[in-house]
Amino acid sequence: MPKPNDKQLQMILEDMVVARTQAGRLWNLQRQGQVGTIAPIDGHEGAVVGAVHALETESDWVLPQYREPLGLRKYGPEVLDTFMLYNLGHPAGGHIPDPIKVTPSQISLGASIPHAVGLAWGMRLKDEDGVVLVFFGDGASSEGDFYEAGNLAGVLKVPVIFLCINNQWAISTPTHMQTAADSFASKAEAFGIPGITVDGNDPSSVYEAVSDARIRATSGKGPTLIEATVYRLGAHTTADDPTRYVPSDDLSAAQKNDPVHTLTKEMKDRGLWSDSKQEEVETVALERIDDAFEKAKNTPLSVNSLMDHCFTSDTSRQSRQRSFLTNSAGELNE
Ligand SMILES: Cc1ncc(C[n+]2csc(CCOP(=O)(O)OP(=O)(O)O)c2C)c(N)n1
Ligand SMILES: [Mg+2]
Repeated sequence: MPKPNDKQLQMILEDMVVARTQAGRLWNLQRQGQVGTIAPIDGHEGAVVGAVHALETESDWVLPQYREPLGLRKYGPEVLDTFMLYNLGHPAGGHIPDPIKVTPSQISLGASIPHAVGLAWGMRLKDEDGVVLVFFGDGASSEGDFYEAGNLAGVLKVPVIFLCINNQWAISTPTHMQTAADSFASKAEAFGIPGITVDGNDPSSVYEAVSDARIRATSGKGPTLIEATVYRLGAHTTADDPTRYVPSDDLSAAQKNDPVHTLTKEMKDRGLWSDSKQEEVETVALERIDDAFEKAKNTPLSVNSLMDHCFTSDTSRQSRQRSFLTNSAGELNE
């Protein structure tokens, strides 16, 4: 399997540090009542960033669940900007502009998995290069959408990579209450596709697994299911109190495997990272998130954005709604 080289590892660590830093800022902004609900990425950085760095941004699609957006920096600043707009209630904020191949966050568990399979099938029918990588959680894997999409993908051999991030929890439901299977990867057997489990705290392992799955997919051999095991280090969302159900011993043990700290230490030991580099990356990350937040805050809510991006042209009902809302826009904004 192809491994990331040192330069790539530095970029991976940089993106992981950016994601962790920005997640902390968003948490504080939510506590100040300035932004909406946030699902922190803490603990998932290695899995998300490692996976994305194995993709080609020009040809490969990423379909996130909701915890990934801060880890998708490789796909460009538009991902963060639109995420901020979306968080502040702009409907069109979910629409990431072309040619960025990232879809909006998906709150409805599992719903993006059939989309991923359809997209990959369409790409193959149109003879387009590239693959589709869909992120979902251990909890989302219990949805019928996962089984239906996985089955169809296996039959059609479409270029899709199913990346299940098993963070041991679905809000307060632990994995032993989620499935009686030995692993989430083992579910691949029923789809007739390979299923592998990798250490999601190690971005190199995830990078290698995704690279391998990508080679398989682009050479017409079909999908792969990858289970990346991590531990959710933060709350489920800003609306959750994990101290009520996460055993403190489990959390302390998981903190010892914190993916950001582990890679930082390893890279420092190898002379590939330093405290000053860390400080510089954190400073830029904070400037960037504050800038995205200010921009989103100062973007007026647009009535049109409610209906743009639904269809190529409005249905007659949408046209009526659009003109009604446009006429009462002043009142709505107040
Ligand atoms: C179809 C559906 N059912 C239930 C929910 C409520 N819900 C939101 S997040 C969540 C847990 C998801 O867990 P997992 O897929 O493991 O992702 P994680 O939050 O752990 O990253 C649940 C049950 C939902 N959003 N959609
Ligand atoms: Mg989970």
